[in-house]
Amino acid sequence: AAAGAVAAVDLGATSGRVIVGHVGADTLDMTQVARFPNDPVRTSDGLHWNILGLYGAATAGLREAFRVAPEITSIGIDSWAVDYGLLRDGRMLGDPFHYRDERTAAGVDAVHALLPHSELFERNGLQFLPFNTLYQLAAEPSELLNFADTALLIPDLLGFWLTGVARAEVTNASTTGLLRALDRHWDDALIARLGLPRGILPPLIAPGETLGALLPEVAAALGARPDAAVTAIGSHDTASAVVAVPMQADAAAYISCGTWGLVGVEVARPVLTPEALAANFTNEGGVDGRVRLLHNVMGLWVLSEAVRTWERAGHTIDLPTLLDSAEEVSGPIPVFDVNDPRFLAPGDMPGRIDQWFAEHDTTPPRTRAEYARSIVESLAQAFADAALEAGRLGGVDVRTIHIVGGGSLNELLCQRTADRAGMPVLAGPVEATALGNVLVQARAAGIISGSLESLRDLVARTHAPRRFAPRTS
Ligand code: LFR
Repeated sequence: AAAGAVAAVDLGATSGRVIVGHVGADTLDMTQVARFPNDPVRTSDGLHWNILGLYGAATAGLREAFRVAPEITSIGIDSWAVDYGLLRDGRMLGDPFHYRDERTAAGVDAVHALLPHSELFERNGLQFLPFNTLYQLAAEPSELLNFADTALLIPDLLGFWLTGVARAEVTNASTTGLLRALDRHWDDALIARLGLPRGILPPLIAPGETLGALLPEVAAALGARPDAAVTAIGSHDTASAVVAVPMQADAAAYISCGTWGLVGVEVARPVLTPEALAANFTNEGGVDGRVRLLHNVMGLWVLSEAVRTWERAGHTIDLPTLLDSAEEVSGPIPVFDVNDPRFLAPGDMPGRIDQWFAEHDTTPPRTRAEYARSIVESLAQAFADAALEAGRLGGVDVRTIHIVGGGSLNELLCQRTADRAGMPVLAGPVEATALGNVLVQARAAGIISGSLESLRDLVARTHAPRRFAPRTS
């Protein structure tokens, strides 16, 4: 049977990795050849990604990938969504902003003065998130936007540096708010109405298509074969993660749980109903034209930002120990709304949790273990609610909830989500995003073939999930 190797670059909000995937009809092996931190940088104008540092680390990782597997001819790149770099004549104009930067509020006001969220939703199908690309673009100085000739989302920017080809991969482009939900083309009328320059948006490319061969000097620097190319994959990390959920899509909900918890179902067509609008659900573009009907739940960010707050205060925190002690907490555990927008920005998380409880006349946690438990219970509740809601909105009879990504290693979170939803949770694979990236490349290269169902079947056979049965108490 055919077998082959591909390289995946997967950039998350807190770390990036380069993985070599070995794929065959019954094999799906991953070797991590590089892992590096992703530390955003705050300058006087706001919070930025260190994009050059990330590109440097990714290319160093790719060099290592070609060293260990010189036969690789395909590279796929995914990252978080919505953020972009502006270029003119191939030169980047300033460092990309982080979606948690506060400047987007002005963009929200500017856009909503022209079009209310409900009207945007009818066209782009997106949930309201203050950092959706259209709000970020609306917050840019117009001189800068008019000076730029190209806007590239983060994976597209890295792909451009590797190949010289500027494209917008469609799953990630769906998170800009500037694509039509129904046919996934740039919404020229909307772009004009918002006064944004249409010319900066590059032609679209779909997962499975070849972005381009590596530039000769890049191939030489990476030690790559001269025919090595970048392949478009679901470059929105969540799109790649959903590819690798070992689920039966007509009977399951998924939670891609890392910094965010992306909770939803997969459907064939966008759900643009008043109910979906009211529940603030999103219709993001999936691989093979599927639709990711999901909701952004605040995710492990709440926990990691609480840990960071305690560390800044001089405490040394070991996460597994903290979670063990969280599990031991007994008595009533207060639950808060993790989706409250006050939790979005970096900063004092326990303080904001206290504030939420004070406003809701509830006694806040006291110890760090109690905070951790309260966070996990609150996440589990939000996960259970959103999974059931996704099923109702999408007409999917949800009987199982899959959790993939880093959160699938958090046993307390998996168990409590199962308990609160009253149905089994299947946890894993932890590296779903990289797996989805690898699988779509392997299919494009002809190493494997078939629908998403057969790709998921391969994941299920090679990365069996762990089952958490719901407990009643
Ligand atoms: C997850 C993710 C979410 C997106 C958020 C911001 O990593 O891509 O899907 O809403 O990051 O881009």
